[in-house]
Amino acid sequence: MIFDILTLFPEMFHSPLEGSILGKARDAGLIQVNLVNVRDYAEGRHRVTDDYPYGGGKGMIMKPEPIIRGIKAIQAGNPEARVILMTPQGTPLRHEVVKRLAQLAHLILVCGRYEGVDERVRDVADEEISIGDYVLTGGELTALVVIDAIARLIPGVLGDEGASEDDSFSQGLLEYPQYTRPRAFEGRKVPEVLLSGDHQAIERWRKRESLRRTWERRPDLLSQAGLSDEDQKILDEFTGSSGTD
Ligand code: 4GY
Repeated sequence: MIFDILTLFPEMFHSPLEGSILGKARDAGLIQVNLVNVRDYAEGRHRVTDDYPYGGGKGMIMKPEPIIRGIKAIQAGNPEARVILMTPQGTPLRHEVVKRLAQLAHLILVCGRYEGVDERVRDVADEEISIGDYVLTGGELTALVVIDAIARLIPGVLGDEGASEDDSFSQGLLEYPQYTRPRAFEGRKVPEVLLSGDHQAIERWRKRESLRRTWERRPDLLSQAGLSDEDQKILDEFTGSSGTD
């Protein structure tokens, strides 16, 4: 998977992309990340990338030409690359979206700054993605979130083949509680079943705790989780529902 990042702050990507997992994925050629400075596509002696908003208002807006020239330069050799604008107005990033994007060969991630980007940049984007209902100072951290979430779904990136397949959202439920040594810490013990060696009992317990956690913290996820009759019975115990309606 190739990521081209259009940004005014390419340095923001250096350390996160050198870190152990993403750094190794890049060394192994599993992902390739190209940092493209929007300023390189700005014109004039000062290479200005922002300007005042028409109609007035506070702050500056990123000019369309440098970003769109940058996108076109990347697309020239890669017409199939998908252009994604990182904005709070985009499609909320969820596991299903990450899975879909992970199937693509080439993404161009556009990182805005200041008060936003000229609306005409939106017209050349294939989609807009939001990582949540809050506003960051720029799209860079968002692009890193997208790269990280996609990379760990690419076979080989987590080392173990299929290592991402049994984590939380691939099941549509929150993760069950996990423990490592010591068996007791400040009087708080590891649940007995996890020490039992009974793999079926452990699986049942984990499923039950996943369901409990999801019910308590994110009931909105349950309708999409594809629950079995067995799962539904367990849930009914928490909800006190008789299950006969
Ligand atoms: N939230 N999800 C987000 C963001 C920063 C001004 C446009 C978000 O995706 N991006 O907060 N981005 C803004 C900063 C320009 C992007």
